[in-house]
Amino acid sequence: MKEIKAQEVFLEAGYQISPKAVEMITSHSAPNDLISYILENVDESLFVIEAEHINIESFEKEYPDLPKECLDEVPCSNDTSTSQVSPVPSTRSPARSSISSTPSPTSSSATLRDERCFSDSNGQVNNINIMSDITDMSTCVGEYMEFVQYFRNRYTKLSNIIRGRVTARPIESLNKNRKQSSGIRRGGGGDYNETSIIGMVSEIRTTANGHKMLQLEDPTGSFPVLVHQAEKDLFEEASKLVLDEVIGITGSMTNDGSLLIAKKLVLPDLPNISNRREGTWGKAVFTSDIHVGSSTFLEEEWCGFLDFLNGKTDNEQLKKMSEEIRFLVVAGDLVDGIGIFPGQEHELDILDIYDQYRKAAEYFDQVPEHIKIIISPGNHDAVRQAEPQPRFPERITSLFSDRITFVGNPALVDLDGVKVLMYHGRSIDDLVASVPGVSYQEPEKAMVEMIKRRHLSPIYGSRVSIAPEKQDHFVIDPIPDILHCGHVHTVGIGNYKSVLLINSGTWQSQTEFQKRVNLMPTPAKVPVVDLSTLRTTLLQF
Ligand code: D5M
Ligand code: FE
Ligand code: ZN
Repeated sequence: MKEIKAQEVFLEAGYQISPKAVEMITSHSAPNDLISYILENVDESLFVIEAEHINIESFEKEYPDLPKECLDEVPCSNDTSTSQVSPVPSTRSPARSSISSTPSPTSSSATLRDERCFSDSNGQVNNINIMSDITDMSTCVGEYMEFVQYFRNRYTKLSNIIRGRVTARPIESLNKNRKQSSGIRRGGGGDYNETSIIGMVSEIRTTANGHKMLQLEDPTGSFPVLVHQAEKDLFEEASKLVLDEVIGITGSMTNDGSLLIAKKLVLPDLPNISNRREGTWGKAVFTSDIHVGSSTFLEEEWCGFLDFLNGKTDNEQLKKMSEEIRFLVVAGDLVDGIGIFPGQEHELDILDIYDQYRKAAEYFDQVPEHIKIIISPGNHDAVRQAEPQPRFPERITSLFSDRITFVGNPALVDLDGVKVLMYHGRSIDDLVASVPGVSYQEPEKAMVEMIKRRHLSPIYGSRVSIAPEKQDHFVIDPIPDILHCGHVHTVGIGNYKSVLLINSGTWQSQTEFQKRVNLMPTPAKVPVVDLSTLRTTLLQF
């Protein structure tokens, strides 16, 4: 079968297909049947079909009469866990619909559901359900249109949240008014109709008189908004705005219709009233930024933590607590990596990246069997640096015990009824730099800013390299019970409305770089959360 034919068939059906995937199909003994099978079973939220999305094994199981001689040569997904993803029957018509009918977040998360059920030595069940995770779902190939689509998806998701509280007009209609009314409306200052718009902040500047001038953009146009310095509370709220976040503004138009004077600013935020969930029994331990392999990794303290998990302590209270632990959640920077910053080789005890992961695996082998471990990557780990990051590749996960659940960054996981949103937290560097009042010493304040924006990494093009996926995986929806970050190496625990915020610090003492920038880590501290009350105890090792 010719490659071009396979490509055409997929294009007609509304999908792009990677060269590797085409090769996989054309080298198969039954390419036409395989194409039909792929199209029948493809996840409809996919944009580009990659080799990983083609499950040759299940195809061949369903078509046992295929010629056998070629089957062994066909590469197939080497990741066993992908086979657990239940395929969702495609309901889409063959012609792909336009950008405006992007699938809803729930439809995509349903396809990512990966039900796993663990039973510990006492026969008690520890359920982990991965609710959303980019792994195996990346659609990004780096083209310009993808950025447009990515920002549209961000706007759609966040504006829908705001729309519940603001009745907004499309910006296009304000621009039309401006054209019609220029030079007509005059005097009296009485023409102050209240108007609301929802837009992405594309520009923030301070005017010569000290007011804030914003430019808001929606899919229909762009419009300037003025926040008056005299409106103290509003001005303070506006001072915390960052580029690329989506907000609602209610205000009044100037007489000539050229400017919206803000009266009220609405962030996506959380609802004030929330139905608190019941929780579940037992405890979860949150950690991150272990940095195995670094010469500043605090091995002694880390081993003290492993002893605690094993109940090896004279303190009866701690012993009892350790027995109640069901989950260990790790939010990235498992190892220090190699080549992450210039001169890193001088600060490493283990120079080989695989040896670093082997050592980490040895440590995790010491965690007792009844504790289920969930690990997501960070910027020091061996996965793509652009976020969202997929889970570790097979080459690394195979070094670890198969009882560990590896997820991407970010990932939303359900721990037996308690929803935990894990995100390494690289965007905290951006938030510290941009939002007044947010500092490395209180990372939970940066996490409040994420929740208010319902977005884990609002600022585009700064320190976080964001891959323009078709869906914005950073939008915080559904609302988690716990938001867990790391990265900044300082512990922070807080609450915002119904959400528990945890930054789990580090197991690395101050590095040369951190000395230079005066970043003082708070290492070897571990938050332990009671899953029924969400009360947190901070342990120091
Ligand atoms: O990040 C630990 C913290 O230190 C985080 O706040 C970023 C900061 N950091 C560390 N190295 C650098 C460099 N080279 N440039 C800027 N900021 C840095 P971690 O991801 O553990 O290195
Ligand atoms: Fe780190
Ligand atoms: Zn980090």
